[in-house]
Amino acid sequence: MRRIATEEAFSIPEVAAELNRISKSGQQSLDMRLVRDVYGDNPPRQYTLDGLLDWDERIRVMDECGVDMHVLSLTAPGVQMFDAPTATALAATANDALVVEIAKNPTRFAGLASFAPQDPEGAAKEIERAITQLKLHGLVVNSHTHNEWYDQAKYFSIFEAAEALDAAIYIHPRAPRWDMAGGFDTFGMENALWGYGVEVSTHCLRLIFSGLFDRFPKLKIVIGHMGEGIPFWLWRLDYMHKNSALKSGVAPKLELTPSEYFKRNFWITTSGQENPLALQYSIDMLGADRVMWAIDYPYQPTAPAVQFMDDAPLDEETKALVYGENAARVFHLA
Ligand code: VNL
Ligand code: MN
Repeated sequence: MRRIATEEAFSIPEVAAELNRISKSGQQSLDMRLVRDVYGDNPPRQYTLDGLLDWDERIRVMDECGVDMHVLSLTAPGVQMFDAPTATALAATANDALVVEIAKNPTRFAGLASFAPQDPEGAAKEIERAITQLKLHGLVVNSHTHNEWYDQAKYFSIFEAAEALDAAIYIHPRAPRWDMAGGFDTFGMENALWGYGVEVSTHCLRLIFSGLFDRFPKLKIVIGHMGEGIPFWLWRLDYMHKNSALKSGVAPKLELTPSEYFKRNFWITTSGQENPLALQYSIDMLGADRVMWAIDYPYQPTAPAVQFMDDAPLDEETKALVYGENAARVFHLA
């Protein structure tokens, strides 16, 4: 059974240096604590940065734990805290660097391309280059960019390119946009503890409710953390969309129900959510072909993520799908 992990983070020195600059800026963002802790001067989480940059250690851990492949993505917040020209240039730099690492270990690594939503036309060009020329396997974006979600028409060029190239977009978390900050700015709630999931789930629901998937019916979206809570909400989303939002006329009429879009256009991964009951529920709710294994390296340890799947009470066929076959199909892996 192939073990393909699908939300595995890396960085490059050029992006880390730019995030070091951001760490000393006055940018108003709930991601600043993470940026200071990982990329600031003498950061308390130097070990996280080391894990993101060290390719030999990554392979060593994969070998030690029997992980066949990492599907790599430039770690959050990616290039999304930078100005448009810097972000566009560094997305290309990161994609080129990713291709070099994949070429060194083509059976162990695959990669998702970064792009800069700050410049949607430039992003569409980089998406095209990354998929057709660099042969990367999909796309990654870390939720909002400068506090905007992508249900606005100015971002359609990104989805148009992704759909045309059959490139799945992994919407990875970052901390909630600044106009949501109030509820998340204490107790460490802004990031992986809670805010990440609220930011991504809210963003995805906006994409659904806006009608994006009527415009782009073949678009493939991947989200982590067992679906960021959405699978548990599907019944209520359908009920309230129909009986409240549509009735009062505040939401556009859609071709499908919210849960039908979620089951048609979304795949979820198990990153950082090693709960066998949640896994079983997600498979029952969405289908065995919709759930993919992930570790969330280097933020989560590899051995327990492997143990979680090895121990999962699934039949062999289902386990093979979740452990690797779904990822191979969604990300076009050899
Ligand atoms: C963390 C966890 C950060 C998972 C991540 O991306 C992530 C964290 C910045 O615990 O800080 O994907
Ligand atoms: Mn992650």
